[in-house]
Amino acid sequence: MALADFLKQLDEVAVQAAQVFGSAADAEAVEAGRVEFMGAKQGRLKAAQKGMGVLDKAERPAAGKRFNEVKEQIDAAFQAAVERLAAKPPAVRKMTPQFDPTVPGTPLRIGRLHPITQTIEELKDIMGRLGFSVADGPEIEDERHNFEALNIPREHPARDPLDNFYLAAAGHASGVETALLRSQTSTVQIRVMEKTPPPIRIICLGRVYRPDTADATHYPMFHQMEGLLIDTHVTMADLKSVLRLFATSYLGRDVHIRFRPSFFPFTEPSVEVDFHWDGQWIEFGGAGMVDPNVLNAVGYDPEQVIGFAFGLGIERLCMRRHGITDIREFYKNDVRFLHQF
Ligand code: FA5
Repeated sequence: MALADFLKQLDEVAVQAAQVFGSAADAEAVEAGRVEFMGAKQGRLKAAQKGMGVLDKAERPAAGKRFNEVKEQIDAAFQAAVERLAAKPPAVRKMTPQFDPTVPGTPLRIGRLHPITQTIEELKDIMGRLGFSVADGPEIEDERHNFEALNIPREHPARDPLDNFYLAAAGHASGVETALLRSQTSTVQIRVMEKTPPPIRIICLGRVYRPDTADATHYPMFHQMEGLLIDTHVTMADLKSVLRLFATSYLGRDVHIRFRPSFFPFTEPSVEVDFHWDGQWIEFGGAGMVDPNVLNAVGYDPEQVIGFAFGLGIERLCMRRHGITDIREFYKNDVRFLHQF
């Protein structure tokens, strides 16, 4: 190779390197230029230096001098590019100056099931172990299922519009069948027996509605757990055993159970069910042997089958278990209360 060609090639490398380093917009471009021109193995300066070996001996000093000049120029262009970029913060830092990936994040607040929902799940579990399966029914009911078939005739005071949420009170007053929000889960006894032949062993857990004034132990919407067992040989002793097993499972071994004589149109005899726990007797619900009129109303033969039923207030159970003194706490949506369960 002639000296002239060698010098021309060096000049081209110098011009191109000046261009690359002069226009490099970020550290990656500078590094790519460094590898291209100054790389120790494959760099273009290295290639030019190797080219020097084929020149005539007499031409080498001039070639070497020029090579050193170009090498210095390229070094300087590289240094200038590095300094220029160091002075200017990278674009990405400018766009998100606040972001620090090492700062711990804000913990998410995880929700939880409402205490009444948790109680319902637990009650289903306990009663499931006693062989009861879960049945369901509508919250908007007709008068047949809420009253008639439960042996509560039209003139009965329990059907008074002041004691129920009729969906059209005027209709009820004029004797027309009117829908209402169910006032008890006993409606589901009827719905299950209408559809299913005996034997029956079900529970139903759900909302009921009454125009009760809210106080520490009453709320216009609350939950009941209904139980119904129909078979051929069933006695009050079975009812008491099931309720005692239930109470000891939910509240603990030291619970006592008491039946007080009472009246419900759909059971005969009827009792109020009290549990004694933690030094106090508390009424949790009603129970009794299913009235023959109810069995007749669903087409069962009272000579062939017999059974018991009970209805317990779920809020009261949950309150007792957790020492809650005011039922209204459940429905205030105050997470400071709800978060404790
Ligand atoms: C009944 O509702 C009957 N259906 C229970 C029953 C079922 C008897 C099967 C016989 C056979 P009572 O109206 O007493 O009964 O209500 C039952 C329970 O619901 C009460 O003991 C109480 O624990 C709860 N309860 C009643 N009213 C409210 C209210 N406003 N707020 C919260 N809980 C209530």
